[in-house]
Amino acid sequence: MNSKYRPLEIERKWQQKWEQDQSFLVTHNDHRPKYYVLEMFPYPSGRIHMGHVRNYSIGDVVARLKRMQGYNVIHPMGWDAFGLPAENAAIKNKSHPAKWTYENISYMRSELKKLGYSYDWTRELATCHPGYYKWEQLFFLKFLEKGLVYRKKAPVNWCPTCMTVLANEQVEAGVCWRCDSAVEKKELSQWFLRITSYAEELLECLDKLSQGWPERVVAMQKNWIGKSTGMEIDFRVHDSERSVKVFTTRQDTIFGATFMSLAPEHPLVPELIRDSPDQDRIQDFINRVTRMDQISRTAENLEKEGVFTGKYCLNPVTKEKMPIYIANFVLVEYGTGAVMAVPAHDQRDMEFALKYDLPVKMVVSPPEGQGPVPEPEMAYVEPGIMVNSGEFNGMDSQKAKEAIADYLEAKGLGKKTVNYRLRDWNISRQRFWGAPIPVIYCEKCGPVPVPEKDLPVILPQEAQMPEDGRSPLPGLDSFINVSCPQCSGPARRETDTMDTFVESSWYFARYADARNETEPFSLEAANYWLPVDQYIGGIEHAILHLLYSRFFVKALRDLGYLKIDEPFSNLLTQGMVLKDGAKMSKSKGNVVDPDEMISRYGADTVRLFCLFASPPEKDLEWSDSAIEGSYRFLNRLWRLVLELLPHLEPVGPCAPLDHSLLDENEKKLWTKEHETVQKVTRDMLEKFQFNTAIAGAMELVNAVYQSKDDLLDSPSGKKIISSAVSSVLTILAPITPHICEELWRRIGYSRFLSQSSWPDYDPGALLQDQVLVVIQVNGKLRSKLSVPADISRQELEKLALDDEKIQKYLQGQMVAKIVVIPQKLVNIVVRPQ
Ligand code: ANZ
Ligand code: ZN
Repeated sequence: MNSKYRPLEIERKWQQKWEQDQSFLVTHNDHRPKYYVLEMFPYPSGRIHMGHVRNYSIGDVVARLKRMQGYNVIHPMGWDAFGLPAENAAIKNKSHPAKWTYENISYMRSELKKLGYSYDWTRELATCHPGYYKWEQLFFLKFLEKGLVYRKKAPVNWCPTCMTVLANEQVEAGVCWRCDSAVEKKELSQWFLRITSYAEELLECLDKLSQGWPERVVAMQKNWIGKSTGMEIDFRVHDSERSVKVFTTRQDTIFGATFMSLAPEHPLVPELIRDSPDQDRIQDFINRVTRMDQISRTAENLEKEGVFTGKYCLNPVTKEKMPIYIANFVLVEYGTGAVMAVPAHDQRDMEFALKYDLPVKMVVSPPEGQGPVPEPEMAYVEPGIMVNSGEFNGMDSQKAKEAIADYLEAKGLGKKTVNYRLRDWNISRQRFWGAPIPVIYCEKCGPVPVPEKDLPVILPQEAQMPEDGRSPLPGLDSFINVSCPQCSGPARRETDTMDTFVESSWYFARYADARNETEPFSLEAANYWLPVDQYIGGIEHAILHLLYSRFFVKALRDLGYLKIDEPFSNLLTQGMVLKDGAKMSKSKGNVVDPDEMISRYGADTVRLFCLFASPPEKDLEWSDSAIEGSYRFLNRLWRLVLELLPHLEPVGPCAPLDHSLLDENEKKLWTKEHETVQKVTRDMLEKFQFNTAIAGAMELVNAVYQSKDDLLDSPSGKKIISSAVSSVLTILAPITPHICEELWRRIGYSRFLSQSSWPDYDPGALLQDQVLVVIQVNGKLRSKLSVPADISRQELEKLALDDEKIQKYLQGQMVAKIVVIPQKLVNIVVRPQ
């Protein structure tokens, strides 16, 4: 008899059997309801790390659980395969990024397979494959037709030594990460996706999403979109035909606007300073500020600085002259790049006014007797009563916001507008290892889209990566020289590639129909599978990836490719894997290699550890003793089942029984089994609390250990033991699928456990010892509770007081006395305070 627990043997065996059986392969021609569970796909960096294992183990439990519940579950996996590390590796090894990438994919795939995840591998995709990015290029063309893609000059980070554009993440403290040269700003023509045209819808839909998404992520997205409602107001430049348009959310303070602040990049600046005797000094200031990065320019503790242009504009309501300054904290990309400065009511303007000795004029005063008295040198930013504001004096400032808006609009001085912080998405990357942008530049016709029939524009295989990290594409004649699709004249291909976030914005839709060679996915398959019911991944993607995917779905919907509004109905952001309190990372040298753990303990132990040590959304601290503990538990389960094996029958979990005939010991285990199934079902399905579910299964194992000697003599006892053991295996099957499948078969079941049904507990088993207790407040019936018959007085009192309905009746009253009649009634006597 094969009696020792040998995880690697049984794990390989069941992985092969599932594969032969095609257990996890699904199609959309199916009568069952669908369930789509997805984990964020990995970058093929070379090896799987513990963070991946945790993420995918959570996903796999959900997939297996939903399958057992009768859903047609799609659970796909693929590779986010474009990106810079492949280029660096290729330079180092003098090879092609594709080689490194595909080698990593095949190694990492084998690692995932060893973990027994229930993926439908027939849907695997790699985004660097032309069969994938062909469709992305098609989407680019469709977006272009619809005006959702456009080209515009934009400042980029440019390293003069490497002669390449750098991503923001590649600029560290103003210097190039590769060669330490000072990074310059350079204006280059770039391609943008018009995500801002969906700003309002992206914001609105967050309300619906808040049911299935973590509050924190919803808040971060809201903030990123950053909707502000306000006005654009024109200020005439004194002695000139020009005017400056400002964006403000506080038009109620317009009578207090005493100067004007412009962004250094504001288009009017050169004209304003043209005749200034101070021009050199002003230009120095402008150069210094424009070199600063976005983050420091918006930092709250940035020292407010500026220069006077020498010009004035007129306040449209007070007609007073306002000096025009150039200020370091005004951003050209936001609003109109110009601010009417109201130092009395804006802290940044206040600091600026104090520094340059500019007038401060209070126009909103705190409502009398309420709120704090404004301190000198501190802006008063709360609402209040209008003062120094002409006909609006005495009005509530919130009301004045509306009234002044109407007034300015009526006079043609301004217009109500909405502003978003969200910017269009620059997708141009001057990199090699990305999806080529399907555009051709013709000397005569200008930019011409590549005709659909010529897709994909393939990334050349023969390219050699230059040592300095530049993209080889601009130097590859065979790639760039083409004839114009419109006039057949000489033309050049676009050599920029797309941001890798583009690939991850629609991969979940491609999974629905991953092998389709005639279209990105069929409408039928997409309609059946989408949206993703449960998405699982790291909080680091809370903004960009999730927002871009949401935008793509809306854009593809409007192009007729999809019929959904949102890609991910439910989102779970799992915590990090820590060791010694710090995130596991190569640079910290605190990495635990999953491969090593699998060969020592087996995949089931590693999975069990990841799910047992903490709830999914919390951080997980690596612990050698905890993984040992998981391993010991599986050994104990193994020994128990093998010992009982001669007595066990395949009667199913929660086997039906005539419980009136059970003796006390039998009833006890029977109840324990059903209670456990009830609790675990709730913990796993409603709350994804796999750790407490596992604890429940462990308790049931203990209960079987304790009662087995008493029960094994009678047929009904054997049946109860068999049922309880079957329940343990079923409950644990999503978590530790291999050992459970093996023991299940040994008991004599003929079907795969992974395709069996989730057990239904018998409410009769739970209720047998429960009694209904009436809860009264001052003798009036206010609630009822079902409680264990043997509950103590104190516990019953506590339950009664904690009851939601009862709490409502107790509000603001004092409990004078509590009368308890065990098994029947609780009366809470109260009197008003
Ligand atoms: C006058 C005013 C008075 C303002 C006041 C605030 C308080 P949110 O809510 O973030 O949209 N602003 C406008 N454009 C700017 C730019 N390009 N760079 C820096 N600041 C800019 O903020 C809108 C407010 O931010 C606007 O309202 C404007 O200052 C400033 F008591 O106008 B306010
Ligand atoms: Zn042409």
